[in-house]
Amino acid sequence: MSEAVLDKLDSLLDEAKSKITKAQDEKELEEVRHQILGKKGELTALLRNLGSIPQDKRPAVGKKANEIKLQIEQVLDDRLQKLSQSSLEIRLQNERIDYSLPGESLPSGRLHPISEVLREVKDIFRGMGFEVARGPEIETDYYNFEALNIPPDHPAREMWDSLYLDEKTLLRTHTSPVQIRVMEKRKPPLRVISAGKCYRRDAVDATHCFQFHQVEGFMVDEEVSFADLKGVLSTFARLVFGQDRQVKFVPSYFPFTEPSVEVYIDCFNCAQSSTGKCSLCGGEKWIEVLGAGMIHPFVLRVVDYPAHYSGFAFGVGIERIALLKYGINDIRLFYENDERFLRQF
Ligand code: FA5
Repeated sequence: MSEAVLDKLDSLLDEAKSKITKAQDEKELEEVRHQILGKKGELTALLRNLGSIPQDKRPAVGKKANEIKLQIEQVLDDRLQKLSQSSLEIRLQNERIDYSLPGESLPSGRLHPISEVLREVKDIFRGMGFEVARGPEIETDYYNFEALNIPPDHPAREMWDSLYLDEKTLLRTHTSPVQIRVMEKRKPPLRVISAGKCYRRDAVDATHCFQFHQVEGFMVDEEVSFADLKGVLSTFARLVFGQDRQVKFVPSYFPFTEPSVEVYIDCFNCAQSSTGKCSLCGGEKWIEVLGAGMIHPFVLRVVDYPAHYSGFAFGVGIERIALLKYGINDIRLFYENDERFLRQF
């Protein structure tokens, strides 16, 4: 009887070894463990029958059964270790990150083209030694007009269709009031620019908005001449538009400068117009980008500057610069917030 049990234990060990080796993953191995060592497992059943073996043989059979159990457990543990090692390797292989794949780029915002041009224009003037000042968008009639030699009822007020908040305050129509605000506080020599929004009751068309940006600039010192004005503004035009664009200075009128000029850049759109009348410049072939001139003695007197000082000033329209720089034929495109348009810059 005990011989038969001992044989069975041996063959159980062989079978167990072969089943364990065949198990392909941790789940299958667990099933094998259950089949042999579980509550209803084959070895458990054999051990349960030890009672039927004659008492004198029982210790030898019991010892053998325990050895076999330990061996099976050992083989199970070894196999488990192997399987989990290889499943880790498989996972590492499958889940490997390929660093050479192009990444997913997150959508990122960018500067509005008008902000880009504003920055570029400011940088150019900074490069020529101008410092940057700021002024309010809500302005008094005094700074926007009177101190600039435009008294109430002066016909020149018609040059600026204004948006008044009350009798004495308005949304500034240009950045020129900043000239007065800076000169009131400081003495020459001065080389200052100021950038910001302006507002006018202008009819909106391809080159006009009711809200737009200007960069004002002025220089005051002894012996500043019209040649300085031309030199600074020609350099500016060349740096923004390159050597190939044509620049023209045309005599003009502003109450706060004398003499005054307007600066025009040749229209890029005319060549593309099939009707003969360009929709951008109205057939003029030139687009006005800025007004300028030698600061009027009236203005220098308003800020109490001694008579031996002279200076020039200019006001650049940033949207117009952007139109010409990027070859865009309608200013309204900048403010429609159409991402397909804005993303191109
Ligand atoms: C002025 O505003 C003067 N303050 C400029 C100046 C400053 C002259 C210092 C002399 C000395 P003007 O109204 O021409 O000038 O406007 C200047 C520029 O602003 C124009 O050349 C144009 O580029 C731009 N601009 C004027 N009106 C509009 C508008 N409605 N929409 C877009 N840009 C405009």
